[in-house]
Amino acid sequence: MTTPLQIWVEEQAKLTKPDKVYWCDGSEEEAHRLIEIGMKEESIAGTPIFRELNQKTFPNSYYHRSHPTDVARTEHLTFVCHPDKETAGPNNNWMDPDEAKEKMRGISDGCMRGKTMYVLPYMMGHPQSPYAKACVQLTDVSYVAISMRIMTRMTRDVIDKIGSREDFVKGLHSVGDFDPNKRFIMHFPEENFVWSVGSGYGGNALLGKKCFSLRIASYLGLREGWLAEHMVIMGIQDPRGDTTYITAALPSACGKTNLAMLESALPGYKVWTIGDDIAWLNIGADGRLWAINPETGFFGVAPGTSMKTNPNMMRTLKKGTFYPTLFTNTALNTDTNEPWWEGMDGAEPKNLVDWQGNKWDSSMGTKAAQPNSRFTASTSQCPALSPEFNNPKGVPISAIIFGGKRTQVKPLVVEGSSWQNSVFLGARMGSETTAAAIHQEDVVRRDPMAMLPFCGYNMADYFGHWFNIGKRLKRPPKIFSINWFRTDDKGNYIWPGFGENIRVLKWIVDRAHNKVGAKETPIGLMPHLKDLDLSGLSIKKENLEKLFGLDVKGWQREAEDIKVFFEKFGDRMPKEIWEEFYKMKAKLGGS
Ligand code: GTP
Ligand code: SPV
Ligand code: MN
Repeated sequence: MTTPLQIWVEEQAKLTKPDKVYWCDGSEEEAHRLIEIGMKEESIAGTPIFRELNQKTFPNSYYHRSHPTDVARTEHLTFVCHPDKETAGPNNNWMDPDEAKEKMRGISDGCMRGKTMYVLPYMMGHPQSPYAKACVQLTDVSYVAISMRIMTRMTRDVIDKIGSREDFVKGLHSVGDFDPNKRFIMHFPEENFVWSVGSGYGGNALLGKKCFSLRIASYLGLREGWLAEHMVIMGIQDPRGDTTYITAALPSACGKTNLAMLESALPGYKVWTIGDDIAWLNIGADGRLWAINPETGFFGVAPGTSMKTNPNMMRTLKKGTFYPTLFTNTALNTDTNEPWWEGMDGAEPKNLVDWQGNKWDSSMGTKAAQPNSRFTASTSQCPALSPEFNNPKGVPISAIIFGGKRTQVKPLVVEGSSWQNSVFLGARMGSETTAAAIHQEDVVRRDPMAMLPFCGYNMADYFGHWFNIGKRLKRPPKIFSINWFRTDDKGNYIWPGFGENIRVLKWIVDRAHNKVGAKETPIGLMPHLKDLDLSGLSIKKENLEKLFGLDVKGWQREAEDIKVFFEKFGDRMPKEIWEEFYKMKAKLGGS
């Protein structure tokens, strides 16, 4: 009997016309075979798809170089195609679904000619989790097939699980000829379908990640009563041995991976990693919020990663198991055949080539590693991986953090005073833009809940959904905002960050358990300095004022910017958001 899955695959093959169709089983043997093929295959960047790295120091690691125009997410080419434009909202690019499909059919006709179409059956979430979803992605590049095997649970069992069902999650991906003019990432939320052509880059091509687990899943969550969020999930173990689970949403390249596995600078505290990018949050029978990480891998920013900043990630990258580890667009040390990037430990190696293969040294004034160069590694290799990682139920969440990168105005930590105030606190977040997407960097943009590029529907409805979730929670988590990136008058970061961030997490955990007080301010609750362990840090008084004080003038300007953003949502915006906005504005005073 032919199944809907087989029929769907056949239809896509008819359109894209690959030479071969190959159904992956996710096995180790298969991964090796695909890497072998990739090492012989010429990629469009003029180098093989995979190149073996030093197997002694980076076991089972491979290097990949992407097309030079294809190094980050392309938000301007990403569309959410609901039948009705209003459902997509001002936060998304929209195209009519029929028109979008017509356009994509034109671009995709014969796009896999001469290539193999890989059929990737995978689960997002543990197969025994009631929240897991069965998915199939088609792709024409071994790099994507191998990446998906690291990032998801890919097995043949998924095909049996789908059986004769039609509601599996579908992804059709082709790198095409990498022509930026024929590059589109189209989402069809009503059909659980993502169609992406022209890019091999992570968030554009690994369709289980941002495309499904955030954009499509967030819309599923709206209809089914749960949340799909751009969040870290972690456990914080205190000196008594009790572990408190929290989630944290930060925009792309603003510190999630580092936070998720931080090595505590405070004695007695230990962080347990569950996820570094995506959390699915469901309301449990106990009225608490429970989180699972649908992924099984880290697709993390390489530059800045070192034994000083993120020792657990360095250990993860060098662990070497039967899962391959990939390095994409980093520089290469040609003496040792090791990957290299800015911020790595030790002196600058003598013989380096940059991410495009040109001989490089720092006197040239360019970057050796592409600023958004990344590694792909299995979570199973992380020494801080939580024993709860594979728990199908997930973990109960006691606190939620929203953050961003703000060199000015925003203090180190603020707490929402109620659920309504906290949703507003998440909605008002802004962040300076980074290299994770192609756009102008270092400009402040509003990025509610770090979801601006990932919410698959109108964000006004999204805020409403957060209010509704709050009403259903019997024991809601407390909600906080953080900012590690405030600078001093010379432009240097004031807060030491990384492992020292545990000091702020400790305060957050103490607040979650009602162990310490806080003071009311116009923007929310802020810590009494005596409750924060700042021992051993030497932060100048004027800088402490920047971290823990309230810049009233700055916040008055901030309020104006927030208002302009909120007004885009017109009448659809929940009145509770405006209520909280005007309360804050009145307390801040001024015009
Ligand atoms: P995505 O994978 O794009 O979602 O990014 P992410 O949020 O996981 O960011 P990541 O942890 O990879 O950090 C991005 C950059 O910020 C890296 O270069 C880090 O070194 C830097 N960074 C992370 N945490 C801190 C911190 O506490 N302080 C400072 N100053 N920099 C940090
Ligand atoms: C991000 O940009 O937030 C990432 C990398 O985590 S990507 O997979 O490209 O979305
Ligand atoms: Mn991310």
